[in-house]
Amino acid sequence: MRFDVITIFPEIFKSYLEEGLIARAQRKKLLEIRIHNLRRWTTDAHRTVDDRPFGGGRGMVMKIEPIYKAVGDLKRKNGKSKIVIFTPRGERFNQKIATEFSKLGQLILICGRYEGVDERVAKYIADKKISIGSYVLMGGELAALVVVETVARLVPGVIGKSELLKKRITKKKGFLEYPQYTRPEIFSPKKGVAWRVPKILLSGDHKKIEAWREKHSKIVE
Ligand code: 6GU
Repeated sequence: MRFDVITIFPEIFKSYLEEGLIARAQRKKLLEIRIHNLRRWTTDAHRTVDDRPFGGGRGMVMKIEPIYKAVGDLKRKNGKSKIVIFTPRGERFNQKIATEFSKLGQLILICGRYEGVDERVAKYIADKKISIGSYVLMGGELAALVVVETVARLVPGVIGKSELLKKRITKKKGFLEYPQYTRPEIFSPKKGVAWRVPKILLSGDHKKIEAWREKHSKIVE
């Protein structure tokens, strides 16, 4: 699966995408994640990506032209692709949307900055407007990373044990997550205090362990 991220801060992404399973998946060609500087699609000497808002008011608004050109250059003609714009006014991102995205061949992610993006980008260019939660960020970059990671781990082979992933997904909604423990069995932060691992997990009784995990699982969303 291919991700094309359009941003005026490409450096934000570099170190994050060079670590861990995301990096491994790129080396294995399971993912291709390209970060593009929006200024590449400007034509003026100042490489302008923003302008003052019609109707007045504070702040600057990102212009439509560079974004339109960027998407035109990046969109693959063959295969399924979707164009996403990040905005706090968008639809709340969740596991269901991530699953839909993971079946695509390409995801184009547009990161807004400043006070906003010319609304015609959302109206005419984007297929989906996404927000990652009820709070306001300074731009779409962190939201893009959240989407890249959430979608990437659903692409077959990205997470080593795909069985593990499958087991945690319920047929209905969301996914299940149970508490995990590792050694030591007893952790003593100070004298007379013992933080213990639940006994059942040490029992070796797989039926009981399964039941305990089921009971302590949580359906997300
Ligand atoms: Cl996608 N963008 C911004 N600027 N703020 C947000 C958001 C996105 N999602 C939640 N808050």
